[in-house]
Amino acid sequence: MATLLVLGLMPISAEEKILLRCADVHELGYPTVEGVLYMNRLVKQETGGRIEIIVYPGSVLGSENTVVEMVRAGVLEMGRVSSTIIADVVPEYEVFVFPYIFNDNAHKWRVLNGPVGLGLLDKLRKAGLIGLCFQESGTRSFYNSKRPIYRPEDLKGLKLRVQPSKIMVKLVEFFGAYPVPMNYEEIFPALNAKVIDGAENNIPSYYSSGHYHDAGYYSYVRHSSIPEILVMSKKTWKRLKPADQKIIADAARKSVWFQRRKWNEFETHCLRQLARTPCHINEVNAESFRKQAQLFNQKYGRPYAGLLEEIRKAGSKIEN
Ligand code: GTR
Repeated sequence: MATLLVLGLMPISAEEKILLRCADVHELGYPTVEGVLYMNRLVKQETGGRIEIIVYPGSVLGSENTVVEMVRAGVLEMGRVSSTIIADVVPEYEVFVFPYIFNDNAHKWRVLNGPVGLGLLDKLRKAGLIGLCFQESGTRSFYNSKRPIYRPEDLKGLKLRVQPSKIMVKLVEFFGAYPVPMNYEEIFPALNAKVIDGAENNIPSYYSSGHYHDAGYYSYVRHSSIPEILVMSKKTWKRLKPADQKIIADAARKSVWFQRRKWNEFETHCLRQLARTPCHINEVNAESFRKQAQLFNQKYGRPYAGLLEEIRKAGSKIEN
């Protein structure tokens, strides 16, 4: 095998090794990273080590917005980010921020694996991206340093970090809190300096980021179920042979079950660890949040009425 080639601007010759770099904000061991590492094992196996994916974890290559831009520009080959951030370049992804659009996890995966999910992955092409797969990311809830949340009224006055996303800002404002958009890696110091009172995220992020140290109240609002997404640069993609594209696409698809299993295991692990801390985790008055959510969806859902309806319909199908 010849030189080790990081996909840059040079053409690839048949025997050259292809190294695909993938950025993630999470650390090694987190299910998103583990999913991509599993995909790498499959790709290496299929190509006898000719193609390899290397993960840069822990935001070392920058925030998620930066990663998306780098991947679009083709200076970075792959990125694993939240669908919320992808909405910056393909607005339809905002649909996942809308609260309570899935009845349960099976409904969500039916949507992601069905025409809506495949259609959304396809839409990325026009933004210079290839959507390889969705990943599990559970449901997002509020956490803060002041008090447990039971009803939307309890959020009043709390300064809560949100993902840099217009629709997320609107949602958190609608629920009654004061939204502060910032990048993921900025939350820890901001919480520590008491610039913000809390944020919203799933249990694995809450625990693995260490945010629980400074924001000990986690309240299960479960407002949004926003899938993770793995993207490749269209520029990189176009330079690969069709046979290699297929190997990569298949490996990504096959890695999803593994990532979902890792997710469940990791979430259980995080809850066990949190139970050993003084953190207070509570259920909320779900009805009061659902009522607000309905009003929100009525007010802001119009641009996505078609998508929301398709998602709703997939929820009434019986799972086989
Ligand atoms: C996590 C997600 C990250 C990032 C983060 C955030 O759940 O895995 O990709 O988007 O949320 O809130 O910024």
